[in-house]
Amino acid sequence: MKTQVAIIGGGPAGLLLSQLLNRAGIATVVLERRSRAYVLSRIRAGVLEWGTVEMLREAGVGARMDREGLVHDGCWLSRGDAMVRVDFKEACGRQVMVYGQTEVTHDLYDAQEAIGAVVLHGVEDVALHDLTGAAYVTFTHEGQAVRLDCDYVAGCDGFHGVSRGSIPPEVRREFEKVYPFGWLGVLSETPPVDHELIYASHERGFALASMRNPMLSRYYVQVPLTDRVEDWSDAAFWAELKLRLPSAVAAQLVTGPTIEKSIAPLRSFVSEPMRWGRLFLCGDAAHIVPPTGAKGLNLAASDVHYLSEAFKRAYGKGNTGGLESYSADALARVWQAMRFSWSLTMMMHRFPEQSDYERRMQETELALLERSATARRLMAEGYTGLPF
Ligand code: RFL
Ligand code: PHB
Repeated sequence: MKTQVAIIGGGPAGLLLSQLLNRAGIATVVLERRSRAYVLSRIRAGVLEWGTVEMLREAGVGARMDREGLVHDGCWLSRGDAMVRVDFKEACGRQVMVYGQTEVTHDLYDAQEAIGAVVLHGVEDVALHDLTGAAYVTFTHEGQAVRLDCDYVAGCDGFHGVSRGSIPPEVRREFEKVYPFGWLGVLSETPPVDHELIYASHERGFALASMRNPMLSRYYVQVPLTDRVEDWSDAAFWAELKLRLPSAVAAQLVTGPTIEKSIAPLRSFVSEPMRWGRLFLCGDAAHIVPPTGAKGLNLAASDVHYLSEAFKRAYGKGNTGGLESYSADALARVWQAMRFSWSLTMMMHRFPEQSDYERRMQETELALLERSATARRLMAEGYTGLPF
């Protein structure tokens, strides 16, 4: 097979890149290890920055998001019963869109099908070759060994993919912080407890009240890494969530059976550079943020923004400047989002063996948000996303 850009991974990063490139007349082949149903069963992100919203519209996949997504002007942060609202619109003139990653991916698959883009599922043994020369990718599909020749490879295969490891170790540098806890998340067919998100800090640990639509709620509680999903009955989950939310909010909580329950560990990770020869990394393949700042999917989208623009210039005008500067351009924004996610994670979670001093610092940070419009503006700019 032959194409212009081989895309490894059919998650949001790979599909969005493929969609934008195909619309610009650049040929792609997407290689995805899993089935479409499996990719769509992963419940993940829920909050889109406005830049992501605009990219999805530009990619021709904004119609259902604009109909069904929930535009939010702000969010709540709480500590015990004290609540602080950060009004994004007032603080920095921006908003966010609550629309699930599952829905984004669904819309992208439909759009790719409609324009006849090539997306191969169930692809195994993907290997990248000759990345500083005449690049090609080999894989197995439906029992057949296949060689795909290409101009470039986009590594959009997530944290556990093969692309990042195809960059020689002597070229690569990793930065990592692993947090000593995870998030237990549930989805339930109940009305959300508030019409905005509530990030709750509590002596017992962090909790988050989020949503997908007016009859679908998404809640999380911080748990030790040793906990397993089986340890948490629905009743135990709801009881713990109620304890961590402000009591006035907990009194309003509608509980019900959960339709999904999973535990995700929290990690900050960056691999530099994001480009090696003809290989370009995008999204979770290059970096991971803890979910506290709602940045993972949005960073994948911003990488795709820089890369798709660079490819359009390279193929359209023969100008490869954007490809040359891709790694530096993407990483500058990645590190800003890293800082934001890290600082919100540090402020809101209960750490094992945390000193009284550190707890007071967390309280003081929240108090600063309450008393200072400048602090709220900084938070609002970080949450709604820096411009590309
Ligand atoms: P993905 O989604 O992991 O997709 C990568 C795809 O590559 C495939 N793959 C391979 N294909 C072929 N060959 C191989 N060798 C392959 N290896 C892997 C995989 O099957 C998969 O389909 O990465 P991508 O596209 O970079 O997208 C990143 C986002 O999924 C991720 O950053 C977000 O989900 C993170 N995240 C959140 N981000 C937000 O912006 N806002 C949020 O509110 C938010 N909440 C979350 C989150 C992530 C969570 N978890 C579980 C990690 C909440 C949670 C709980
Ligand atoms: C979600 O709705 O899944 C969600 C929202 C905000 C976050 C993380 C996850 O910060």
